[in-house]
Amino acid sequence: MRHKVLLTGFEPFDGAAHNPSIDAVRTLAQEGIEGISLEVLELPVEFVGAGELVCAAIARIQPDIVLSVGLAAGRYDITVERVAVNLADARIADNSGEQPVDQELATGGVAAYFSTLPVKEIVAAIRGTDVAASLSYSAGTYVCNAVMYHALRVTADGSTQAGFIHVPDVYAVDSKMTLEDVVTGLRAAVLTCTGDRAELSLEEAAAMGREY
Ligand code: PCA
Repeated sequence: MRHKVLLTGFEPFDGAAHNPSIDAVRTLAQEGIEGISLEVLELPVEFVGAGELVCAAIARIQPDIVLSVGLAAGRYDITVERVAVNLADARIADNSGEQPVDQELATGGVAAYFSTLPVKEIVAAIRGTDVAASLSYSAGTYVCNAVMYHALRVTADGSTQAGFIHVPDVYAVDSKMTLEDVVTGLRAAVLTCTGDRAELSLEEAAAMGREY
């Protein structure tokens, strides 16, 4: 069966001219992956707009897998997110001017959802391509976490696997990673979700977390 994967990335925010997340998913989709149909959706950096758009795209496209990607400027490796929380707590206003503080994303919704992607196997697969990666236990409380939470909320029936990956700012002057590295890492992530996964030893599985 041909897998259908929805890849999302974000427009720029916080005064930046580019956002590597959308550039990376576009490049990956252009290059293509054999046997997998890749649909790209660019999301606005808006709590309400991005949540609505990703949910509508999931309903319309009915993908097997949703892999959302966003920028985490302070991180220097690719981080695979394990959990999304029901909290909007913004340090800066989003691109629509909204700055929710201490608010629930879904009123009365569950406190958190775990990624339904094979997160540790993804980290191992990305590392296997010589691109630095680790597991993250917090997607933050800004728009990325909101998109991950909503995608998991609407796929909680198990019909679709969903999750989120943060990428470093490859455009920063001190970046240790290139856009090509990120694309390589994301390709490994998609292949891990759709294909055979390496069995991890207990030692490997225990050494996945971010150390900073
Ligand atoms: N990163 C932000 C929102 C958009 C993006 O690329 C975040 O981590 O929430």
